[in-house]
Parts: sequence; C-alpha cells; structure tokens
Amino acid sequence: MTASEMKNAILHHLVYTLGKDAAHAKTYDWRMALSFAVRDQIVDRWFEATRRTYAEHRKRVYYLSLEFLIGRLLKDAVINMRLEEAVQDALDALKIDWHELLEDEPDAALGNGGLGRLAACFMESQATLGLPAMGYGIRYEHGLFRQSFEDGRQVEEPEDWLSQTHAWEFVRPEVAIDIGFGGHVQEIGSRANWYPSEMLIAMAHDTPVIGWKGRWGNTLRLWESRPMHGFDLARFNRGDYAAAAEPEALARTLSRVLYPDDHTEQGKELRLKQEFFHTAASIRDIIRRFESEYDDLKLLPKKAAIQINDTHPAIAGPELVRILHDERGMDFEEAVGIARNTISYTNHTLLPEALETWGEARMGRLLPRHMQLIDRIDDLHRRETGTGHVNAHQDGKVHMGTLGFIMAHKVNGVAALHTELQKTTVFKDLHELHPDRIVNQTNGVTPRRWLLSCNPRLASLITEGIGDGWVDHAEDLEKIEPLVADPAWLDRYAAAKKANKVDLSNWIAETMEIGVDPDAIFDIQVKRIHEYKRQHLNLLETIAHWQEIRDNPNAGWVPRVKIFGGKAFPNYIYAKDMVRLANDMARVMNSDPLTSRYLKVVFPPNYNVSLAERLIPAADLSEQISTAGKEASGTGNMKLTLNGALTIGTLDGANVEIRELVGAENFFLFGMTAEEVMARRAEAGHAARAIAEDHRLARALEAIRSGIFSPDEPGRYHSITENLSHHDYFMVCSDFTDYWRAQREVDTAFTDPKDWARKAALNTARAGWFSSDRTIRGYMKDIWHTDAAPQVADAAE
Ligand code: OX2
Repeated sequence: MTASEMKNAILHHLVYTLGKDAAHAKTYDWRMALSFAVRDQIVDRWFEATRRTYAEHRKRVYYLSLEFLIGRLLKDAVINMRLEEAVQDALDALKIDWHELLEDEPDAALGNGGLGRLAACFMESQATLGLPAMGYGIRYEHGLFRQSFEDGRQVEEPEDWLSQTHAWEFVRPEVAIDIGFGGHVQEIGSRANWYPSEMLIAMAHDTPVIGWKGRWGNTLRLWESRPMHGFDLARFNRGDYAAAAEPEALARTLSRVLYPDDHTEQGKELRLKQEFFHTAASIRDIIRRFESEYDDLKLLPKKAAIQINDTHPAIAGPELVRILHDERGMDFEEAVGIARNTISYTNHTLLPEALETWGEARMGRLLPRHMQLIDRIDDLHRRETGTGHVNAHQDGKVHMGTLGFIMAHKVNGVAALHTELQKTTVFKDLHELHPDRIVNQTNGVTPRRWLLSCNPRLASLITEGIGDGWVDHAEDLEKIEPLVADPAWLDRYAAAKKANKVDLSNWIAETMEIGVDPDAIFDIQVKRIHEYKRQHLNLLETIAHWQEIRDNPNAGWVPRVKIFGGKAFPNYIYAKDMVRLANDMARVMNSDPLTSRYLKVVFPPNYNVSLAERLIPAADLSEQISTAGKEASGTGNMKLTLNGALTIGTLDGANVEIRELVGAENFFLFGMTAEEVMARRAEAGHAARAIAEDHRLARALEAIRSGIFSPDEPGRYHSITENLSHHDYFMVCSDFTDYWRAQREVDTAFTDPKDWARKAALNTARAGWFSSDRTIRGYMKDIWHTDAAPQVADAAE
C-alpha cells in the first residue's frame, strides 16, 4: 500500500465511518480512521487464513484464558502488516502526529500480569507461525484498575477502555450462546437433563490477530454477557423504572469487571460464574464449529486441541463430558476419554494460596450437574489408577488444579525449574500416578512487540547488521555475537541504549517532575507487587545504600535510578504498604541534597503494557529477585534480557535458563536456592539471626521503624518491619547480605562502560530462545500434535 492510498483510506474512514470533516477532526477521530484503514488491510488475509483452515480440514488450537493482556493494538498491526512507512508518510502529508495517535489508544488491560500477557504473546506467535488457532476470553467492560498515588498511597480507579468504540473488534450478534446456572437435574439412567434456573447469553466479539508480515490471521473471541430477556416494558409502563432495568443490569455484571487478583484465590460467587460463563460459551462454540465440519465426535481430539490457561477454565473438562454424554449420548467413559485427549492444562504457580478451590455447596448450587459429573470423574479416576486418595472433590471442596490434571492428557509447567517442582510438590501424588503427563514448556515473549516495536533503535541496529530474519527466527540474534567483538559496533549498541535512557529521563521529568541522570544505572523492577517478588528486598537495599552514601557523600558513588512499576491487589494490605513505602522513600531521598546526585527512586503510577514498552528498552539492570521456588517463570525477565538489561536475580523460574543461555559471567546471581530456602525456613529464628549478622540490614530496618520516611506517622510500616524481623516467610533478611554483595558487583561492573555494553549485547544476542515462537512450537509438538498451515504471501513493505 502506498502512502497516498493510505492517506485516502484514512480520509475515507474519517468521513464515511466516523462522519467527521477533516477540519474538525480530533486526535480520537484520526486514530479511529487510521485504525479502520489498517484493519481493512488485515481483513482479507484473516479471511484467507480461515478459508484455508476449513478447506484443508486443519486441526485447531483453542486457547481458553480468563485473561488476555493485549495492550494497545494499532502499532502492532501497523508493524506486522509492514505499513509503517506508508502510515508515517500519509500522516505527515495530513500533518498529523503519529505518536500522538499511538498514545491516544486505550491500553486494553484484560489481565493482571504475566499470565494474561503470556496469552497475548501466544496469540501473536500462533498467527506468526501460521497455526490455526483461536483465543477465547471475556470482554471485560473494565480491565485492571487504574492506579494513582495520593500521598504515596495506591488509589484504584475503574479503567474504562470501552468508553470509546474499540476499533479492532467485530461484533457477532449471531454468535449468541445460552448459558445457564443453578436449577435442578433430572437423571435418566446414567445421563441427565439439566434445567437451569437462571439463563443469560454470551455474545461474541472478534478481534483479528495478525502475524508477522501478515502471513496469517487468527481470532481472539471475547464473550460479553447479555440478558436473555431484555427490558421489562410492562414494569416500565407501570412506572417501576429501576426494576424494569434490573434483569439486564444483573446479567451484564458477569462481563463487567476483571478480578484484580494475580495470586490470591478469589472465593467469590461472581468469579465462579465468570469462569463457567467463559468456559461454557467457548466449549459450546468449539463443538458447534466442529460439528459444522465433522459428524463424528470421536474425531474431536484429532481436530481440536483445547488449552486451559491455569485452572480458571478447568470446568471445561466436566462441561465437555456433559455435552458428549448427557447431550450427545456418548458412553460416560468414552466421553471422559475424548475430553481428556482434547484438553491440556497449563499450571502457572506453586503458591498454595493461588490454587483455586470452590466449596461443594456453592458449586452444587450453581452447577448441580457438573458437581455430579466431577464425582463420577473422580470415581472413574480411582478405578483407573486403583487408588483412593487423589480426588478433585475432597474435604468439602472442589480442587480445580486436581480437576485440571485429571481431565488433561498433558499438564505443563512454564519453566524447567517450575515443572520439576510441580512433580515434587503440588502434583506429587498425581505425577506418581501419571508419570508421562507433566511436560515443560518454558515461557517466551514475542520479539515483534518486545524488541522490534518497543525498541526501534536497537531493532534497526540489529537488522542493519544481520538482516531482519531475527524477527521471526529470534534465535538468529546470535548472529550479532561477532559484531559484539567490534568496538565501533558496540559503541552504537551503547548509544542506542543511551538514547532510550534519555527519552525515558525526559518522560520522567515531564510527567513526574523528577530529574534523573541518563548516565546512571537504570535499575528496574516492574511486575505485580507481591511479597514473593520481594520489592521490599530491593527497598531495603536502597535504604542501606542511601545510608552509606550519606555516611560518606564524596566517595565517588556509581549513580543509580531505582525504577519501580506495578500494582498491588486492592485487598492486599501488605503489598499496598510496600507501594507506599517506595513512594515515601522517593520523596525523602529525591530531595536529599547529600545523596540525590547518586540515588533516585522513581515509581511511575499505573504500570501496564504501554508503560512496560517505555521502560524496558531503557533498562540497564533487571531485578528478578523472587524467593527461589516461588516465581513459576517470569516473562518480564525475558523482555528485559532481550533489550540488553543485565539481570540481578535468584535461581528461580526462568532466571535459571536465562543465566545458562547468557552465561554466568553476564548475570548477577545471588541468594539461596529453592532447596536452601526450604531448609532455612525450617530453622527457628532465621530472620532475627540474619538481622543480627548484617549491620546494614539492621540499620535499614531501624530507619523504617524510626519514621524517617513517614515522619507524620512513624508506625506506618510497623507490619512490614515486624513481619520481616520475626516471621519473614519469603526470606528477605536471609537473602539480604548476598543481594547487597551482588549489587556492589553491579556498581563495579558499570564503571567499565565498554565491558558493560559487551555484556548487555551478549544478553540480547543470546535471548532469542525466549521467543514465544519457540514456546508455541514446543506446545505444537509435545501437547497439541498439530502443524502450521502453508501461509499467505508476505505483505509487501
Ligand atoms: C504468572 C506467574 O506468576 C509467572 O511466574 C509466569 O511467568 C506467568 O504466570 C506466565 O506463565 N497468575 N499469574 C501467574 O501465575 C498465576 C496463577
């Protein structure tokens, strides 16, 4: 597409789709017009992919996830369709600022963190690889809350990305699926009819997901809940206005908000209803699509693979059995076999508090037939394995992890260490019964968004050196290794990083009124705020460092900017205290004339995908400091590595694999191993001992206690200091000394800029394996048993 064709397309949509005259068009109108013009380019390719999938009777992958953290879509679409030049030139001709349009797009935050972002990267990689696939999620009216700070405290406000038209979706009123809850069951022999007492409708909204060079397009289908019976006109006419609207309001609440929990199990009825709503609509849609092509349900595992993203859609097993057995008349055992061979389950966490359970009473009331089927599935599983002690329904609860495991042919962990720990902890008994079921698929991230799009300076330097093959064969990044030996090239690598840091410094100055030195170490910890991720370990080290600088302000310190980003679950008081402490520290330290040249603390609010795209390219140091054994994988760690940040980290999650690939000498390792953590935790008084043995740690804790950071309320952080001194389940104190040592190694390494740049470039060169393309290929081979389709011709540049 030429620039002038693009310009005409934009103007056409401005006038005929948006009904706006160019003379009065605002940023929003131009952005929408551009989005529609770009979307037009995608649609034919998307259709072509669908046509081929049907014509060739290909197996489909269905990715069921309660979260898709997709972020903004415009730049992604422009880049993958290779329309950047045409768009730039067209907008120049129209005198419209491209960056202003990009910033105007709402950030679709239909997820909490890594789990949801992984789903989004997977959608993009599936499209890039030409794998016929469909993502199923919920079209939350309000995504993850918007975070702001008031006096340093986190304040949550509703996020409303849908208050404007969503440019990328197509509404499918004809794809409307009935969903029931409650009611009673009438058993007829082994089978049953379920008569729900409450009904609503799931309506589909489709967003095309286009792969690199437009070679393939898949669909992200998001369900919106709608009332089965609309508005009650009779009541309205009687003047009962509120009651007339009530059924509608109730039905719509199901897709109203995303639960803002990352790792806490939410024992809320509405959450269970959301899960069933999402899963039942998706399963019914999958069956409908299957039956439009085939008439033998026994073929289902050959033609469809259903991946459930954590346990949230784990009711898929019983629901599929219910359809096959109760509705289609298939023998029960055969139905379980078919369901199991179709479904596979990804586990993302070992934290006990995050493993979902539902009380049998609630489950029995909302899903009476499913409750019966779960008992029969347990019964069959006991007979199959000759054991009595592993049940999904146990101790008055339904354990969704066990249910997911029993109803899947493969269960996967998300990093090598996590998968091994699964076998010895959460799924120990199940693993002994089914030793071939657990497999590993180490996570990955899409290099299109997380390098090509977010870091154009580095991306073009790489492409200039080795061509653009790395974009869809990220392992090719290793071809830059020979360039790393060339001092001139390394200077350019360092210059690209520096320029990104200058951009970020300017943004921080403009938006937060904090001046930071672009030559300082940009030390970044961005992720959900949680004790296991240990932002407080970082904060304590920051305090200790600040104190040492104050002791001796002229000792030639290596300047640092500590950058934090992340949201705390609204009910997680401890995590919110950590946020406030960081902000209180920032206030005190940034205005300290003795230290502020050397140390700044910056916590931009509302961390989301777009902010990640801004921060990550500017990072020198990536903080991956979770208690070993607790972070299943991490994916931010991969994005930062790819963008040339060196990691300071524990042997946890994918850090282990990152370190192996980039080389131990290019990684700052510290802390106990998962095994050591378990042993140390068993020792009484471990925290007190660690504090007694490290005067820096003791002094940092004392500073918090003294109220230096909260003079108006000295006891503000009592719960943090008390917890760390006496309990410290996440081993902050026991890992502090080694963390301090590693941080000083970082300082020393940074004083040799050439060697630092070399290490950083080697991180980029060796991070290609962490592409989600590699991960998806792994799922295709080991779990889905499916091939990619021959792709549509490349979109020309
Ligand atoms: C996250 C995990 O905490 C993180 O380690 C992992 O990288 C990510 O999932 C993607 O696999 N909710 N979020 C996660 O797990 C749960 C549960």
